[in-house]
Order: sequence, then structure tokens, then C-alpha cells
Amino acid sequence: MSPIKTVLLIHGPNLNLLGTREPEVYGTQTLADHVKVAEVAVAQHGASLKSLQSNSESQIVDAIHSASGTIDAIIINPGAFTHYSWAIHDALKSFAGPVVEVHLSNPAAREPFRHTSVIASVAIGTIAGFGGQGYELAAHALFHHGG
Ligand code: CA2
Repeated sequence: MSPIKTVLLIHGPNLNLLGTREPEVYGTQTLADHVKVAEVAVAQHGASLKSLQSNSESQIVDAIHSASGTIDAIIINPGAFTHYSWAIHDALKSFAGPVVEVHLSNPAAREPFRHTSVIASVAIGTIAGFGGQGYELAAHALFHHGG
């Protein structure tokens, strides 16, 4: 496996609201705080981070397409798209590098509609329920993954 030099961090819908509402579920940290954590963790492995948040499924699909050939790995919190976006599933499936799925909360312990992830099967693994620490764990997991 070639070394990971560039990582794309993708956040899906409503995650731009982090830190403003529902702190009991998603914590008080902002999206920018989480991006910084991921950036620092990735830098510890000599790689750089690009970040995108979008409320639009098509923009996320396009970003994944554009990542092919320029980005080595993806960390994604797809937000509610986790539970039904086969378009994001298919785009990630066509991406050659490793993908890690992250959730701030633990969807398995929440409403039944959150128990299904259509993203999990195209990820090397999922980190959920550890709040912002999940981004740090995801970054390190990428670099320790055997292939
Ligand atoms: O736990 C996660 O990270 C989620 O991906 C967050 C999504 C949710 O649909 C997934 O089931 C689990 C929702 C993000 C909504 O974020 C908000 C943040 C602040 C205020 C309102 C929504």
C-alpha cells in the first residue's frame, strides 16, 4: 500500500451547526474544532488534511469523485446521509483508498432509523460514540491499518 499523504475529511448535512444546538447529543465543540483535531492527528503522520462540509448530497458525491487521484484516504461523517445515501455509498466504493466512517454520537444506541449505515460496508471501519475524539482515533486508525 502506498503511503497516505493527503486525507479528505467530509462532513454531511447539519454538522455546520455543531456547537450551537443539541450539545447534550453532539457536544459543545464546533465543526472547526473537530477539523483542527483531525488536522493535528494527520500531521503527526506526515500527511495533510483537506476538509469539506456540505448539506448537499451531490456536492459530497462530486467531492469524492474529485478525490480520486489527488487524495489518498477519506474520513467521513456523513450525518443523516449515513442512513440512506446509496449515492454516497457508490461514490465511496469507487474511491480506491481507505475510508473511515466517524460519528460523534453512537447511532446504534439511538432511534431505530439510525441503526442502519449504508456507508459502513465501504469503510475499513467505523468509530462512533466518542465525540470529537473520534476524529483523532479515525486519523490514527487510517495510518495503522494494514491494507
Ligand atoms: O453522531 C453523528 O455524528 C451523526 O452522524 C450526526 C447526524 C445524525 O443524523 C447521525 O445519525 C449521527 C446529525 C448531525 C446533526 O448535527 C446537528 C448539530 C447541531 C445541531 C443540530 C444538528
